Amino acid sequence: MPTDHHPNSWRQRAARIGGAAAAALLVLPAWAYEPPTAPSGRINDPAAGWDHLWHEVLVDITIIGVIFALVMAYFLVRYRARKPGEVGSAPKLSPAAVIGWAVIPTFIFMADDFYLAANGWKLWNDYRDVPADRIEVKLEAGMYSWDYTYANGVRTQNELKVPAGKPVLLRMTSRDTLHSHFIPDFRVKEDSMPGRVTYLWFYPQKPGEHIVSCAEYCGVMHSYMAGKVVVLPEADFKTWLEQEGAKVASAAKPAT
Ligand SMILES: [Cu+2]
Repeated sequence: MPTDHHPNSWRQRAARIGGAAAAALLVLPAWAYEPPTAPSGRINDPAAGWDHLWHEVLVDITIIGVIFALVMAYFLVRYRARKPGEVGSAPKLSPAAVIGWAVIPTFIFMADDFYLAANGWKLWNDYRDVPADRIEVKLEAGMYSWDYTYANGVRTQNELKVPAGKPVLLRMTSRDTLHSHFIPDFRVKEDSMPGRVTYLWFYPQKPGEHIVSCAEYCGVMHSYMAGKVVVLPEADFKTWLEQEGAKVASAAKPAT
Protein backbone atom coordinates (compact mmCIF):
# COMPACT_ATOMS: atom_id res chain seq x y z
CA MET A 1 0.00 0.00 0.00
CA PRO A 2 1.51 3.36 -0.94
CA THR A 3 2.24 5.32 2.21
CA ASP A 4 0.68 8.60 1.01
CA HIS A 5 -2.77 6.94 0.97
CA HIS A 6 -2.41 5.33 4.36
CA PRO A 7 -5.47 6.38 6.43
CA ASN A 8 -3.33 7.09 9.46
CA SER A 9 -0.61 9.05 7.72
CA TRP A 10 0.68 11.87 9.88
CA ARG A 11 -0.65 14.39 7.41
CA GLN A 12 -4.22 13.19 7.78
CA ARG A 13 -3.91 12.92 11.54
CA ALA A 14 -2.53 16.44 11.73
CA ALA A 15 -5.34 17.69 9.49
CA ARG A 16 -7.93 16.00 11.69
CA ILE A 17 -6.47 17.39 14.91
CA GLY A 18 -6.12 20.82 13.35
CA GLY A 19 -9.70 20.74 12.12
CA ALA A 20 -11.03 19.75 15.54
CA ALA A 21 -8.97 22.46 17.24
CA ALA A 22 -10.22 25.09 14.79
CA ALA A 23 -13.83 23.99 15.33
CA ALA A 24 -13.36 24.12 19.11
CA LEU A 25 -11.79 27.57 18.89
CA LEU A 26 -14.71 28.81 16.83
CA VAL A 27 -17.44 27.38 19.01
CA LEU A 28 -16.16 27.08 22.57
CA PRO A 29 -14.97 30.50 23.71
CA ALA A 30 -17.71 32.39 21.96
CA TRP A 31 -20.29 32.88 24.74
CA ALA A 32 -17.61 32.73 27.40
CA TYR A 33 -15.97 35.95 26.24
CA GLU A 34 -15.91 38.37 29.15
CA PRO A 35 -16.30 42.02 28.25
CA PRO A 36 -14.30 44.40 30.47
CA THR A 37 -16.26 45.25 33.58
CA ALA A 38 -16.47 48.70 35.18
CA PRO A 39 -15.65 49.00 38.89
CA SER A 40 -18.58 47.92 41.01
CA GLY A 41 -21.26 50.58 41.30
CA ARG A 42 -20.14 52.54 38.25
CA ILE A 43 -22.56 52.78 35.33
CA ASN A 44 -21.05 54.67 32.41
CA ASP A 45 -24.35 55.22 30.62
CA PRO A 46 -23.32 57.09 27.47
CA ALA A 47 -26.79 58.31 26.46
CA ALA A 48 -26.54 61.79 28.02
CA GLY A 49 -22.96 62.14 26.75
CA TRP A 50 -23.91 61.34 23.15
CA ASP A 51 -26.78 63.82 23.31
CA HIS A 52 -24.42 66.45 24.67
CA LEU A 53 -21.90 65.85 21.87
CA TRP A 54 -24.61 65.89 19.22
CA HIS A 55 -25.88 69.29 20.45
CA GLU A 56 -22.30 70.47 20.58
CA VAL A 57 -21.84 69.50 16.90
CA LEU A 58 -25.02 71.34 15.90
CA VAL A 59 -24.08 74.49 17.81
CA ASP A 60 -20.49 74.47 16.54
CA ILE A 61 -21.30 73.98 12.88
CA THR A 62 -24.00 76.64 13.14
CA ILE A 63 -21.60 79.19 14.66
CA ILE A 64 -18.80 78.35 12.22
CA GLY A 65 -21.24 78.37 9.28
CA VAL A 66 -22.70 81.76 10.24
CA ILE A 67 -19.25 83.34 10.77
CA PHE A 68 -17.99 82.07 7.40
CA ALA A 69 -21.19 83.15 5.61
CA LEU A 70 -20.92 86.67 7.09
CA VAL A 71 -17.26 87.02 6.10
CA MET A 72 -18.08 85.78 2.60
CA ALA A 73 -21.04 88.17 2.27
CA TYR A 74 -18.82 91.08 3.40
CA PHE A 75 -16.18 90.19 0.79
CA LEU A 76 -18.84 89.89 -1.93
CA VAL A 77 -20.03 93.43 -1.24
CA ARG A 78 -16.65 94.98 -0.47
CA TYR A 79 -14.96 93.67 -3.61
CA ARG A 80 -17.90 93.79 -6.02
CA ALA A 81 -17.48 95.09 -9.58
CA ARG A 82 -18.65 98.74 -9.62
CA LYS A 83 -18.88 99.21 -13.37
CA PRO A 84 -19.20 96.79 -16.30
CA GLY A 85 -15.90 95.26 -17.42
CA GLU A 86 -14.03 96.39 -14.32
CA VAL A 87 -10.89 94.42 -13.61
CA GLY A 88 -10.13 94.18 -9.93
CA SER A 89 -6.79 94.60 -8.27
CA ALA A 90 -6.12 92.28 -5.37
CA PRO A 91 -4.65 93.91 -2.28
CA LYS A 92 -1.09 92.79 -1.76
CA LEU A 93 -0.91 90.60 1.39
CA SER A 94 2.20 90.12 3.45
CA PRO A 95 3.45 86.51 3.73
CA ALA A 96 2.31 86.52 7.38
CA ALA A 97 -1.21 87.55 6.35
CA VAL A 98 -1.34 84.87 3.64
CA ILE A 99 -0.35 82.18 6.13
CA GLY A 100 -2.74 83.57 8.73
CA TRP A 101 -5.70 83.47 6.34
CA ALA A 102 -4.96 79.81 5.54
CA VAL A 103 -4.03 78.58 9.01
CA ILE A 104 -6.46 80.35 11.34
CA PRO A 105 -9.73 79.23 9.69
CA THR A 106 -8.30 75.69 9.34
CA PHE A 107 -7.31 75.70 12.98
CA ILE A 108 -10.80 76.78 14.06
CA PHE A 109 -12.28 73.84 12.15
CA MET A 110 -9.70 71.34 13.34
CA ALA A 111 -9.74 72.42 16.98
CA ASP A 112 -13.45 71.79 17.07
CA ASP A 113 -13.05 68.43 15.31
CA PHE A 114 -10.35 67.31 17.72
CA TYR A 115 -12.40 68.40 20.70
CA LEU A 116 -15.43 66.42 19.50
CA ALA A 117 -13.36 63.38 18.49
CA ALA A 118 -11.52 63.27 21.83
CA ASN A 119 -14.76 63.47 23.78
CA GLY A 120 -16.41 60.80 21.60
CA TRP A 121 -13.38 58.54 22.04
CA LYS A 122 -13.51 58.91 25.83
CA LEU A 123 -17.25 58.32 25.95
CA TRP A 124 -16.98 55.20 23.79
CA ASN A 125 -14.09 53.71 25.79
CA ASP A 126 -15.85 54.28 29.11
CA TYR A 127 -19.00 52.78 27.65
CA ARG A 128 -17.20 49.57 26.64
CA ASP A 129 -16.74 48.76 30.35
CA VAL A 130 -19.91 46.92 31.24
CA PRO A 131 -21.49 47.64 34.66
CA ALA A 132 -20.74 44.90 37.22
CA ASP A 133 -24.33 44.69 38.48
CA ARG A 134 -26.41 43.73 35.44
CA ILE A 135 -28.67 41.15 33.91
CA GLU A 136 -27.47 39.22 30.86
CA VAL A 137 -29.44 38.06 27.86
CA LYS A 138 -28.16 36.17 24.83
CA LEU A 139 -29.27 37.40 21.46
CA GLU A 140 -29.19 35.50 18.20
CA ALA A 141 -30.09 37.62 15.21
CA GLY A 142 -31.30 36.05 11.99
CA MET A 143 -33.17 36.94 8.84
CA TYR A 144 -35.52 38.36 10.07
CA SER A 145 -35.89 38.30 13.82
CA TRP A 146 -34.22 39.02 17.15
CA ASP A 147 -34.19 35.91 19.33
CA TYR A 148 -33.45 36.50 23.00
CA THR A 149 -32.56 33.81 25.56
CA TYR A 150 -32.51 34.54 29.31
CA ALA A 151 -30.23 32.82 31.82
CA ASN A 152 -33.03 30.46 32.93
CA GLY A 153 -33.74 29.30 29.39
CA VAL A 154 -36.74 31.55 28.67
CA ARG A 155 -36.83 32.60 25.03
CA THR A 156 -38.60 35.52 23.39
CA GLN A 157 -38.69 36.81 19.85
CA ASN A 158 -38.60 40.48 18.87
CA GLU A 159 -39.50 41.48 22.40
CA LEU A 160 -36.89 42.02 25.06
CA LYS A 161 -38.41 42.33 28.52
CA VAL A 162 -36.11 43.96 31.07
CA PRO A 163 -36.42 45.33 34.60
CA ALA A 164 -36.29 49.08 35.25
CA GLY A 165 -33.25 50.28 37.13
CA LYS A 166 -30.77 47.63 36.06
CA PRO A 167 -28.21 47.66 33.23
CA VAL A 168 -28.84 44.97 30.59
CA LEU A 169 -25.99 43.24 28.77
CA LEU A 170 -26.72 41.56 25.45
CA ARG A 171 -24.28 38.91 24.25
CA MET A 172 -24.98 38.86 20.55
CA THR A 173 -24.32 36.68 17.56
CA SER A 174 -25.99 35.95 14.25
CA ARG A 175 -27.01 32.73 12.55
CA ASP A 176 -26.70 34.08 9.00
CA THR A 177 -25.43 37.51 8.10
CA LEU A 178 -24.60 40.89 9.59
CA HIS A 179 -27.30 42.64 11.57
CA SER A 180 -27.09 45.60 13.88
CA HIS A 181 -29.11 45.81 17.07
CA PHE A 182 -30.15 49.44 17.40
CA ILE A 183 -32.14 50.87 20.33
CA PRO A 184 -32.34 54.58 19.49
CA ASP A 185 -33.91 55.62 22.80
CA PHE A 186 -30.90 54.31 24.71
CA ARG A 187 -28.42 55.64 22.13
CA VAL A 188 -26.82 52.22 21.62
CA LYS A 189 -26.13 50.18 18.48
CA GLU A 190 -23.85 47.24 17.77
CA ASP A 191 -23.41 44.69 14.99
CA SER A 192 -24.25 41.06 15.53
CA MET A 193 -22.37 38.71 13.25
CA PRO A 194 -21.92 35.01 12.58
CA GLY A 195 -18.98 33.23 14.24
CA ARG A 196 -18.40 35.97 16.74
CA VAL A 197 -19.93 37.26 19.97
CA THR A 198 -20.28 41.00 20.32
CA TYR A 199 -21.81 42.84 23.21
CA LEU A 200 -24.04 45.79 23.86
CA TRP A 201 -25.46 47.15 27.08
CA PHE A 202 -27.97 49.80 27.99
CA TYR A 203 -29.50 51.23 31.12
CA PRO A 204 -33.31 51.32 31.23
CA GLN A 205 -34.36 53.46 34.17
CA LYS A 206 -38.13 53.61 34.04
CA PRO A 207 -40.93 51.40 32.72
CA GLY A 208 -41.90 51.92 29.09
CA GLU A 209 -41.48 50.67 25.54
CA HIS A 210 -38.66 51.36 23.12
CA ILE A 211 -38.21 50.48 19.47
CA VAL A 212 -35.47 48.09 18.31
CA SER A 213 -34.50 48.11 14.66
CA CYS A 214 -31.87 46.51 12.47
CA ALA A 215 -29.35 49.14 11.40
CA GLU A 216 -27.43 46.98 8.93
CA TYR A 217 -28.91 46.15 5.55
CA CYS A 218 -29.26 42.37 5.89
CA GLY A 219 -31.64 41.31 3.12
CA VAL A 220 -34.88 42.14 1.35
CA MET A 221 -36.95 42.07 4.58
CA HIS A 222 -34.45 44.14 6.51
CA SER A 223 -36.90 46.94 7.20
CA TYR A 224 -39.32 44.49 8.85
CA MET A 225 -36.69 43.47 11.38
CA ALA A 226 -38.18 45.55 14.15
CA GLY A 227 -38.72 44.63 17.76
CA LYS A 228 -39.13 46.35 21.07
CA VAL A 229 -37.62 46.64 24.49
CA VAL A 230 -40.29 46.46 27.18
CA VAL A 231 -39.11 47.90 30.49
CA LEU A 232 -41.13 46.54 33.41
CA PRO A 233 -41.13 47.48 37.09
CA GLU A 234 -38.55 45.21 38.72
CA ALA A 235 -41.13 43.09 40.64
CA ASP A 236 -43.24 42.55 37.49
CA PHE A 237 -40.17 41.50 35.54
CA LYS A 238 -39.19 39.01 38.24
CA THR A 239 -42.67 37.50 38.29
CA TRP A 240 -42.77 37.21 34.51
CA LEU A 241 -39.32 35.63 34.28
CA GLU A 242 -40.12 33.11 37.04
CA GLN A 243 -43.46 32.14 35.49
CA GLU A 244 -41.94 31.69 32.03
CA GLY A 245 -38.97 29.85 33.58
CA ALA A 246 -41.35 27.40 35.28
CA LYS A 247 -43.00 26.68 31.91
CA VAL A 248 -39.60 26.02 30.34
CA ALA A 249 -38.62 23.72 33.22
CA SER A 250 -41.86 21.69 33.09
CA ALA A 251 -41.65 21.37 29.28
CA ALA A 252 -38.10 20.04 29.62
CA LYS A 253 -39.11 17.36 32.17
CA PRO A 254 -39.45 13.90 30.61
CA ALA A 255 -43.03 12.62 30.53
CA THR A 256 -43.71 10.03 33.26
CU1 LIG B 1 -31.04 42.55 10.09
